[in-house]
Amino acid sequence: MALYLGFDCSTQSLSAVVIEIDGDLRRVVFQHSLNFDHDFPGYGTTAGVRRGEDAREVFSSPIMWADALDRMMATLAAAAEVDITQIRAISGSAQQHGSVYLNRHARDAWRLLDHTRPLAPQLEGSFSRQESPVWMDDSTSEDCEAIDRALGGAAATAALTGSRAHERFTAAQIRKFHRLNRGAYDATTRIHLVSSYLASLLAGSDAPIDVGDASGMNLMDLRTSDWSPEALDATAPGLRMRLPDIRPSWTPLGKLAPYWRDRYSFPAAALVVWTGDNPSSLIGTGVISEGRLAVSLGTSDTVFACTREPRPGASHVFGSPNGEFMSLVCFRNGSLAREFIRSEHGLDWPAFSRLLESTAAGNGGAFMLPWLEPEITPRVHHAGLRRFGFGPGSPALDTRAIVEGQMMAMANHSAEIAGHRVTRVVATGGGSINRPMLQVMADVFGAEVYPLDVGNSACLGAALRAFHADRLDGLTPVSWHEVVRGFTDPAASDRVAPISANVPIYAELRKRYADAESLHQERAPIC
Ligand code: XUL
Repeated sequence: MALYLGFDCSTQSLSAVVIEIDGDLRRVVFQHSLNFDHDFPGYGTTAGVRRGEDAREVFSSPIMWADALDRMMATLAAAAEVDITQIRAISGSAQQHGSVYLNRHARDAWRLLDHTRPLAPQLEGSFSRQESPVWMDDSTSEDCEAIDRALGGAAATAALTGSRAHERFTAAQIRKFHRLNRGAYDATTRIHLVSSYLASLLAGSDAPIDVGDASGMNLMDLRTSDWSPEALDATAPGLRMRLPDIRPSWTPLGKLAPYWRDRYSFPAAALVVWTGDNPSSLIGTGVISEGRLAVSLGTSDTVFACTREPRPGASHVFGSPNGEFMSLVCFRNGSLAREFIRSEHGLDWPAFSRLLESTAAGNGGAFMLPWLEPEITPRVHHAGLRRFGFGPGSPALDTRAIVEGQMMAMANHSAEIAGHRVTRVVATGGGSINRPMLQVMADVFGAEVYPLDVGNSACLGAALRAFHADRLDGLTPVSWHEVVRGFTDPAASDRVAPISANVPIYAELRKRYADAESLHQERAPIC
């Protein structure tokens, strides 16, 4: 029996999936999530994050992530359905862009972990900054402007690194940290992404950053897949020596550290470099060749596609874990905005779905710009749900308007990224179990929608990447199509087809939505 373990450390939870692959036998044997707010209340997070005094600042706790990893390993070891001794390889993914700041004690702390004691307390004293700024942080516009200016303008930054400077990207966050906390920056010997930090904890030593997650930093040269000296200089002095190396997404990291083997009787499984949640989802949705489009409905909603070459026009170009590229558009107002409307009207999810089903496509011309929080796409700094053609107070109108608004934004802003008219969309993420919502997606995109069996495609992608790297390491490589076979094949019975009468309604409403968006979006700062 060959088992592969994948993790995903998202904004709100840590998840694990174990898959079994033996020839044609391909199945998920274990899935579990730990929710940061509920399972780790001592860290005081709300929806997985903490806010700074400046509301634009959003942090999480690197110690909490370590604590969650420890608890998940204990859960796995105790799970009756998994024989952990059969785990051959392990990989993971994490929310993108977030950064972890370590001091000179970190390496020794990792190397000398005492297996009789919990992980988290042993890491205290190894951080030069207790908080990790995460992807929801919007406080670095000044740093974005400076980075873009130094690199020759936003278009030049995008051509070099795959994206113009973005507030949540790691370069702007590091620049701000250096600017405002010079002493703490000087005491920082290593800056990790969330993904490479957690990989380091499993390895007991410093892990590299993979190409997929490194391309979400505004620091990697997309052509060389290595750090760009110009981008490093534009960010902070002495940065190169504080960053790990960048490696391909299938790089082996050695064996699981003795700490985990001795603490929970795990085997000496092979570790594989971690990546970002979106690159990992690309594998976990099977969107591994050109012409397919995935929509992930999570804390952030994202739309992404795999491309052979970097595709101009996409808001972000990342390295893909299959060695190609991915285009991605990210929307900050995903599940939290949907949940806000749901709880404002005292609805549970079944009631929310029933309201969607009982209201007409197009909401009689009423619509909403769903910017509960400052938005990433388009760039909106002043939050607010903006209603057109109706006022607040109606559960039915609000429910349809939030879902339609989000779907129209995704369809409009992703028109460029797949490079052709999309006829099929793969849906993933927590929201993808909601069929009435998928019906709106199908009608707005004018495409068939296929939800996946495993809701957490980033986690599944991590387990599949572990399998791929293990076979490569054993000199029996398998193609990516073979890797995903049996896990990501869309089931015809799950298909949600567009309703032909609804498609033209949305084609029209999408134009009005786009006009309203450009009228009500503040001008982006010139950077
Ligand atoms: C992508 C992005 C988010 C995070 C959330 O650019 O910022 O999707 O990765 O996990």
